[in-house]
Amino acid sequence: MKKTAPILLLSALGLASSPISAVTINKSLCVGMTSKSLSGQSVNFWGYYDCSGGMMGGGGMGGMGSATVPGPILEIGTGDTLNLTLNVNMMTPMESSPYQGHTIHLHGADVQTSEDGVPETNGNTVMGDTYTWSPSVGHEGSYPYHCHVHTVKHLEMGMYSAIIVRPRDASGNFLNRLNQDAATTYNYSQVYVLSTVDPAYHTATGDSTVFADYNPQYFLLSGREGKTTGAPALTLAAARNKKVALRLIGMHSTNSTFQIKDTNGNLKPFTVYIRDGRALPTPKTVTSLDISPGQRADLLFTLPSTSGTWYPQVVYKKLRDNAPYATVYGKITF
Ligand SMILES: [Cu+2]
Repeated sequence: MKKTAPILLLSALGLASSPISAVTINKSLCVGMTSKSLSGQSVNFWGYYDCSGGMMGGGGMGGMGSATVPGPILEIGTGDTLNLTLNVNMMTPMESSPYQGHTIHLHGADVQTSEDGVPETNGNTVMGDTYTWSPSVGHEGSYPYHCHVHTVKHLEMGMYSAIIVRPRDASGNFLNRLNQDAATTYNYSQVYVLSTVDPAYHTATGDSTVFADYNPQYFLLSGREGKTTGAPALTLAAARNKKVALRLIGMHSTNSTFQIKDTNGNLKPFTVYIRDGRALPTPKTVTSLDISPGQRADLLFTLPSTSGTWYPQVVYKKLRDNAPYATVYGKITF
């Protein structure tokens, strides 16, 4: 009786128990090639695609499945078990040894070393593996995943995407909240994956000296250029008075600053609840947020009571002196 009391207490507080309806999610990813037209130039990419239904991808026809950049965005619940399988058995190596394979690194996830997809550490094969993760309550938020083989090349080539860890209710349904805190309830959510492209990295291989100097030419949000407010990378049709959650995931290789502006250029405040997969002790309301490579932020804001348009935007900046490279725009109408 005395031994079980602390566990019962933690359960009553909702801190230790897994949701009743936690599920096991089995997902297979394969690696393929694709290309993008960026500012009129064709750039080759590698990327993950969902091949849970076979090597052709989920019901795909004719040839290998089509890779996307970013790869598939996965959603899992706290207490769920994710079995993420990388299937590269049948593919032609994209680089020569020792860079011939691929992994899935679960960046920021609290997993055993054998599950973290870093080939330099024990037990991480580069020719296909299954990575298992069961995120705890309290670990809600946004996590990148990416290949960790010859990372300077393979990450740049497009081998990245995101896993969103969400709270579930007692019936096992996803809650539209950032975590169990009711203050984080939202009506709309969108994932902003930040990334940058140096085309010289896309043609260099092996231990090329090209990899010693990063000169990005293209700047993306969730795989798209959005160089003007008239041609944004991402759009969201929302409604007045509603709450919007944005999940910022830094897969870029530069500095960056996120802001939200209205059509007159006025800054709009937003509240950051989660940084890097952990709730902030006190949510922070700001008008500007720096996101470094690998960092994440899960934030919320309430749209006004009159209709309009807001532009969430990311300024990409040089690592050495923070001089701006480019601004990439999203757009929310309400
Ligand atoms: Cu790779």
